[in-house]
Amino acid sequence: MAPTSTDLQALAQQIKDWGSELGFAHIGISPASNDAHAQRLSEWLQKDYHGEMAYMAEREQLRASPAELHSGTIRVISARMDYLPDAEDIESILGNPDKAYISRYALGRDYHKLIRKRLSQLAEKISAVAGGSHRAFADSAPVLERGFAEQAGLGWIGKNSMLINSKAGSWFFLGEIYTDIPLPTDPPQETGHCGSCRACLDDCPTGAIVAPYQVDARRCISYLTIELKDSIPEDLRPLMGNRVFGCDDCQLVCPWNKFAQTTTEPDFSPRHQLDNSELINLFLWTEEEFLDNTAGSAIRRIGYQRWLRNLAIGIGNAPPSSAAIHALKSQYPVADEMAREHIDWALARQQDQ
Ligand code: B12
Ligand code: SF4
Repeated sequence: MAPTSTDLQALAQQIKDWGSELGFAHIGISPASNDAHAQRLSEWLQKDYHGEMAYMAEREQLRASPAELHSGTIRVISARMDYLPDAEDIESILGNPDKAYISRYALGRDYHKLIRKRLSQLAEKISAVAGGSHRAFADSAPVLERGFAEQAGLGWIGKNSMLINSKAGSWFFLGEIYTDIPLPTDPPQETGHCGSCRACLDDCPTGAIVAPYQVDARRCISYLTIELKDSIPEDLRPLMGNRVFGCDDCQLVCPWNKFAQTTTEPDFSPRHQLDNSELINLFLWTEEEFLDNTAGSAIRRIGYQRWLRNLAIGIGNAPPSSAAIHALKSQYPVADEMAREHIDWALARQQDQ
């Protein structure tokens, strides 16, 4: 017998309660189509803002078409998990050019697996009581995550392109379950709460927010330090300061983040003092130390050479010191051609100042 709308209402509430037990701060449900966001994605791709992230262009159609990715999908269950850890004060690290700034999301355990596992547990609970076909994602497949989350009432997209929640800011991850159960949907939150504020546009170190709601990834420090495999354009290097893995500036200056909540997830706590380390100390890690210290972390996927590349830029932007020059020279033998070019750049900056 087909479920009644009362059954489906009760199931939607049950899913939200289970979500909360599994550590999610907000669960919302939306229809499985989103033409407005698909159109914006298409414009973004046409402008080449995705740079070398070929996967963004290759599977464009799938991103906004859940049923093509998982047959039968008619609803998207979007979930939010807060990640802001209890860590060293951000301003004190960003303001100290000898320290390495690592974005808050990457200080602890990699979120992809953790969130997908929890969402799979949620999907199993749904299956057990209501059957159906479900699939869980957390930045693990072509899914227009912010667009669906906005549609499910988890927040609204700000000028920095982050999904912002009026009660919780933007320091959170998103994940989804695609389902074929016709659950009742949640109303979207009102959008447009940025008003005349343009703090993120003005404060982005590299001018990557080229217009409200539009990030040219090719200039974004997150892309440069994490996604880009090769040499980082020279003109952008001085602007990166000490940001060596990701960047949080457009969230830091966002007034809505005064409402941000710290995470309750112990796995997102900083490991190996990554929230308060000297650039030089991290740069001097051997490859073995890099692999040991980043096991289970999102940092590991950039590999040792890109780690050296990013840290070399940070050191090139730091005040001159013999310790910096010594460190740069001592890692030269283990650096590949691409990382060496950044070490040369950093040495020239250190010796010129
Ligand atoms: C590619 C990608 C990146 C790229 C490109 C960023 C970008 N803005 O697109 C790079 C590597 C630069 C990046 C950086 C970061 N990312 Co990222 N990224 C993604 C990914 C894989 C796809 C995003 C995407 O679809 N981009 C395409 C463009 C078109 O989408 P968009 O920028 O979101 O644009 C939307 C709006 O701006 C809006 N829009 C566009 N034009 C207009 C015009 C008007 C008038 C309006 C109203 C709206 C509007 O529509 C667009 C489509 O929905 C998602 C995961 C996923 N599968 O969705 C994570 C994701 C978006 N990233 C995330 C995070 C945490 C980050 C960083 C904070 C990491 C860091 N600290 O370094 C930074 C933030 C930089 C920023 N300001 O976006 C989170 C965001 C959570 C949240 N609260 O929003 C996600 C959802 C991953 C996750 N599962 O949690 N990221
Ligand atoms: S993450 Fe940093 S570089 Fe990227 S858009 Fe935000 S402020 Fe600019």
